[in-house]
Amino acid sequence: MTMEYEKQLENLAINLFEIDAVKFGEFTTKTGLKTPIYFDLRVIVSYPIIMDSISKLLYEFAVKDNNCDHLCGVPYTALPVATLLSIKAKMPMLMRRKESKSYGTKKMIEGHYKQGDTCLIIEDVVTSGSSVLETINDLRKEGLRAEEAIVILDREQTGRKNLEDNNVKLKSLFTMTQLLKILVANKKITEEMSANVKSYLQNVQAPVIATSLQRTLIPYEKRAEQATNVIAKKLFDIMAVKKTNLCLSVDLTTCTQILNLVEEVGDHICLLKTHVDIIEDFHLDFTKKIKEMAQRHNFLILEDRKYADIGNTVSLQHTKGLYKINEWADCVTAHSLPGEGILKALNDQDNERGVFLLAEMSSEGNLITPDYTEATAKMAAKYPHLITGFVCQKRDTFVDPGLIQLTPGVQLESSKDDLGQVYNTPEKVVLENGADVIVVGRGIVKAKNPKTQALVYKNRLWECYEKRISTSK
Ligand code: 5BU
Repeated sequence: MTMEYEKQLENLAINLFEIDAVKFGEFTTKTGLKTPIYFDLRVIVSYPIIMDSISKLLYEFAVKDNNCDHLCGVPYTALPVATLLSIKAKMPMLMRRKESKSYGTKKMIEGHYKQGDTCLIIEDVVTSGSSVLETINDLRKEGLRAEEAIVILDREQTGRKNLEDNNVKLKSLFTMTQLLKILVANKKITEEMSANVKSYLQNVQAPVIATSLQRTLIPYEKRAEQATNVIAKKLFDIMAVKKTNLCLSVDLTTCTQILNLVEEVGDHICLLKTHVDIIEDFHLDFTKKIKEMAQRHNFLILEDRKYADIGNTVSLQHTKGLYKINEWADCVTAHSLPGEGILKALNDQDNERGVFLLAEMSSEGNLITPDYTEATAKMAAKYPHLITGFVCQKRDTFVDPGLIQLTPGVQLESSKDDLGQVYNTPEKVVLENGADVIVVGRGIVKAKNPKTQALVYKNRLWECYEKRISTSK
């Protein structure tokens, strides 16, 4: 950076101090903590010359050479700064709404954009990074890529680390250390005050934000310890012991076909997923045999029943009729659509059971929205002992490392079937999208040699998982 730039930066620090955007003394924060330093950059809108110099400096520092398709300010303080930068850099702006979600499925991001477009984030001050992450999460839900954030000031209180953990690179015009240095050199504050602030910042670090990325970096055996649902714990343990995260979706229509295939591949899977209602010669004896195999080969059974009715009906569907699902399935899938009644109906206190709640689907054009997914995650949080995890496609769906992400729609090459199923590769679902247990149906069932193919899937999926956890070491 040039001398001229350094000088302007110094002037800006002094100006911010003089307009009381940075104050020293003894303050109490919103959460009741005492702090020797206080920032209020909202006041800068009253000082057009300072606004001008902030936007010029940010432009020179990090926007001029940036290739992002858009920029987006974190509401509200950074919005006018982002607007000035957008005009100066001729980089189109996006706006994130901050209103509560009472708007239902109303768009959270205003402006024109395409899936996969990149977006640069502008913020005034970063402490823990949570505000930046809120904006980024909303952008990511819309399919935008947000991996860079520029801030005026980094308070050096874990914000940088929290953002890095979420795959966001932070650039700051000032760090707190630099700002203090300028103010001391210009005799605006004493050395003693500066030391006081530094020791405060070191002692009072902002909390580390748990992220969806973090959960995917933890090995299964450690996640087993964090699971609240018994089935989730068992499943994590099985995966770690058998070194497989493969779930076979055994979509065959006779008992013999199923039993023969499971006998062949049982050692390669952690979970067997069934659709009992497609079996033409179903009888309860079959469930006995499959349970015996599950014990012998050490896997669990998931009946992919996708319950979606009122609680009373679901309770009957689960325990009565031909299938008596509650007697043999370790876990089932259910939609969140009908509301909590469905979870109350499945909340069997006497048995060790679990539910995978459908938060997303793999099929093209499905009607699930980001708000629906978020509401599903919230609903699940009320039933920690019952919920094993989510059937979903994206990592951002949840953060709790004790829950399991079950992802269907997987084959060795990305493709589609004729009825709307969308397939992603093992690399994409495990490394990028955060899948923990991976559902493969026709990729194995329809293969010439299902046994060999199951081993191919098992090895490739496990390699992806090992690669994923190794990035945190
Ligand atoms: P496939 O043969 O690998 O396409 O089978 C996928 C299985 O997963 C099949 O049994 C579906 O019913 C199930 N599935 C899915 O494909 N996509 C979803 O979003 C959900 C379930 Br939920």
